[in-house]
Amino acid sequence: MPPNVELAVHRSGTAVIIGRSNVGKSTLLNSALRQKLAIVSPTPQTTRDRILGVVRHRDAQVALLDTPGLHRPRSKLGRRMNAAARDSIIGADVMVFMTALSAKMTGPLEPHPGDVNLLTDLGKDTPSILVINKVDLCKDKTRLLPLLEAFAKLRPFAAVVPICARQEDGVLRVLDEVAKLLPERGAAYDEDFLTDRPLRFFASEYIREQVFLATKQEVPHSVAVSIDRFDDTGPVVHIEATVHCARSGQRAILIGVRGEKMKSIGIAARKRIEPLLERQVNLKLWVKVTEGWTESPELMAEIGYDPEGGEAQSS
Ligand SMILES: Nc1nc2c(ncn2[C@@H]2O[C@H](COP(=O)(O)OP(=O)(O)O)[C@@H](O)[C@H]2O)c(=O)[nH]1
Ligand SMILES: [Mg+2]
Repeated sequence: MPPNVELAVHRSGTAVIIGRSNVGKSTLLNSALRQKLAIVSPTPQTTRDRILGVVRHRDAQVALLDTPGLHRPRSKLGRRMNAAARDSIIGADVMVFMTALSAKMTGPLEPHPGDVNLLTDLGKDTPSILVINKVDLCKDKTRLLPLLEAFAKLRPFAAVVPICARQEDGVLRVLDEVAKLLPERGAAYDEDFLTDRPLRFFASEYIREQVFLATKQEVPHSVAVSIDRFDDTGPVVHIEATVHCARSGQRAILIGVRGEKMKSIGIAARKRIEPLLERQVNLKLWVKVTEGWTESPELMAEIGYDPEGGEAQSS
């Protein structure tokens, strides 16, 4: 048991992690929780739904909300993801605005144009901290100073924390700064509460994650996973799921020669699901062409996405 669990909770609240796609928001959540709860991939727009993860940090209980990255939406699904991220600031106590360095950066570092747009777009009422991720990509740390100054002109951040989320470097400082900004009040969640999402949600996420890792860019963006059966009443958890894709060509790629691709996706997903369920899993996967699901609210609802999320703010 970590020693801080015996401390009473004096501060608690929600910190929403906001930022462009691929800056490392889900990696930060996982590092803070010390558990690979959210799915992470090198392909942008991996996260489609908000995920809450609750972590105890000294005398604070921090509810971290991972959000889909904000980007220019190309489909109804994309618009739904943007709206989910923007809505999540409402009601949050702290905003963790996240940006990242990229390997391509040469010359003086300056805020990404997407960050500048986002910061002007997002309400200024919520106290915020700036997290600059992937500092491992910049050897000469003095190059960061002009970047920090430029960001400070865009918004009064309560703190700026350079981190390397993948190596868990600087993550405790992020929690320190967030905790300082949380209201003084008791715990909102039980001590062993980890996430607001049901286990079957993570089962479908971990299958989708393996699809992301096993196929190239265009396929994962057209894929959704629905859970058709989730029976955890016995010693072995039985899960049956359908991987929906948009075209028959994608179906062929996903299945692979003699079904090898789907088989390896299934094995990897099962290995990922078992530790979370703390039980043996029997996983059966099907692949189905559900044409045009990313454009159809009815199909999205059928697969398990809430199409309302994107409609209100589609722009
Ligand atoms: N070099 C480097 N890569 C990172 C770091 N943190 C995350 N990444 C990678 O960035 C990619 C996107 O991360 P993810 O957490 O999915 O980003 P999100 O879209 O903002 O949730 C993944 O390939 C991560 O492994 C870091 O500190 N340094
Ligand atoms: Mg993510």
